[in-house]
Amino acid sequence: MRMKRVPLSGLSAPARYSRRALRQPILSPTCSAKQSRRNAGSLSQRPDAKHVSFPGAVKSAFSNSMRFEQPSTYPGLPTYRVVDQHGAVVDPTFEPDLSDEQVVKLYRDMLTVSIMDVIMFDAQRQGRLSFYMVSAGEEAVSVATASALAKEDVIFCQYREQGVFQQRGFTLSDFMSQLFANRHDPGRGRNMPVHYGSRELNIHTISSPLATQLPQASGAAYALKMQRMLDQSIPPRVVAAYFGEGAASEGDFHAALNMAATRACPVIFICRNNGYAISTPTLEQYRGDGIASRGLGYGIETIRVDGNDFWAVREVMKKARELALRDGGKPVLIEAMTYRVSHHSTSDDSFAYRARVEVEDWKRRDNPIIRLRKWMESKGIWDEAKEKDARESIRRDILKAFSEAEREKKPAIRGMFEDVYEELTPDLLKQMKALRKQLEEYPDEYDVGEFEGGMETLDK
Ligand SMILES: Cc1ncc(C[n+]2csc(CCOP(=O)(O)OP(=O)(O)O)c2C)c(N)n1
Repeated sequence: MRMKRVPLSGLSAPARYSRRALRQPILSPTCSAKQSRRNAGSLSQRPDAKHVSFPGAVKSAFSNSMRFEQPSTYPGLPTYRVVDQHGAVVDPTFEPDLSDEQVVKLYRDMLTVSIMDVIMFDAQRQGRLSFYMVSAGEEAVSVATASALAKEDVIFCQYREQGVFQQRGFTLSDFMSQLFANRHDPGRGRNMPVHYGSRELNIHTISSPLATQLPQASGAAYALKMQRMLDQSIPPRVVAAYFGEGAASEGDFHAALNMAATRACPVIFICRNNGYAISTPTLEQYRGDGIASRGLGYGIETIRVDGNDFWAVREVMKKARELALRDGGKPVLIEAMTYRVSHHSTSDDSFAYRARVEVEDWKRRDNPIIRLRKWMESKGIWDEAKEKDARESIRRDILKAFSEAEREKKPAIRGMFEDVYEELTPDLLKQMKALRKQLEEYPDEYDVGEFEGGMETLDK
C-alpha cells in the first residue's frame, strides 16, 4: 500500500517542529544541533593522549599488557534488600513512606492476585476457561513497582504482572470479563485469557510474542519526551516495561535497550528474573551475570533488587522513576530476582523439568507476601484475625465477579469482522453472509444464543 506523504507545509507548527526534532540526535531535550556537533568533535584523537578517544570507546586507556578479560574476575552485581526473610529491616536508612492504610491496601493487592490465581487455575482445570497464568511468588515485583508510578505513566506488561493491573485499579470484573471473553471485555473477546489491557489505566494490551513490548516501550518513552519538549505544561511521564529473563534473549530486548540509551528515553525496564523461561532454566539461557550486567553494557543505569522484598522493590522503583526523568530523560534497568513458584501456565507441568523439592524449598524459604506480612506484624498493624478476614472477603469478591462474568453474554458475532477496516469490505460482507448460512443450516452445532444479539448481528 502506498503511503500518502504529507508536505511539511501542510502540518501545524508543533508538528513541523517535531518532525525536525525527530531527525536530530537528542542528548538532552535542550541539546541543539550545534551542541551535538561539539560533542562529536570531542571524540577526536589528541596527540600523545593516554586514552583512546575513538567514538566507540571513549574512556579506554592504552595498555602495553595483553589481557583477555575474564567475566569471572568481576564480582556479581549485588542484590539490594530492605527487609529480610524474617521481616526485619536490614537497610538502616530505610524509612517507610506509606501510611499503615496504604501498606495494607498494597498487601491486599498482593493477596488478591494470589487468591485469584488459585481460583482461576482451578477453573481452567474444570474446563470453565481455556487458559490462565499465575504470578505466584512474583506479586511484590508487580505491585510494588506499580505503586511507585504516577497515574499518567505508560505501562507495557509481558503477561505475569496481574499485580500491576490490580494496583492501578483494574477491577475484579475487568479481570473476569477478559478471562471469560464476555461482552464487557474491551478486547471484544479476541485475545487469549490474561492478555489484559486498559486505556484508562494507561496499560497497553499484552501481546503473546515475547519482548515485542520492549522496543514499543522505548518508542513510547521517546514520544513522551518529544511531547514534553513541545509542551512544557504536560507533566513529566515515564514508561514502565516489564519482561522476564527469558524474553531478554530476544533481539527486541537488545534493540529496545540500545534505542532507549542512545535516544535518552525515560523508560524503566523491569526484568522479573524468576529462574525459568517455561522449561529453560537460567543456566541454559545465559552465561553472564544475569540481565543486570547487560544494562551496563548498553550504558544504562542499572540495579539488581530482591524481588521478594516489597519495600526494596518499591524504593528502587521510586528512585528509578526519579532517574528516568533526570536531565531530560534516560532509561533505567531493574533486575528483580525472584522465583516462579507455579507452573509456567495452565498448559505446563513444571515437574517434568524441575524437582518438586526445589519448589517446596523456595516456598518454605521465601515468599513476598509472607515477608511483607511479617514486617506488618512486627509493626503491630496486622495479625492472624485480620489475615483471615482479608482472605475471606477477597475470596468472596472474586467468586462473585467470577460467576457474574461467566454468566454474561459473549460479544456479538459480528465483531469478528469489524475493526480492521472502517467499513466492512465486500469480501467481509460475503464471508459474514456465508457464516450466517452455516449457522442456520446447523442450529444444533452452534449455540448462537450465548452471543449478544444472536444471529441478527450478522444481518447487513
Ligand atoms: C517470540 C516468542 N518466542 C517464544 C514464545 C513462547 N514462550 C512463551 S512464554 C515463554 C517463556 C518466557 O520466559 P520469561 O521471559 O522468563 O518469562 P516468565 O514466563 O518466566 O515469566 C516462551 C518461550 C513466545 N511467546 N514468543
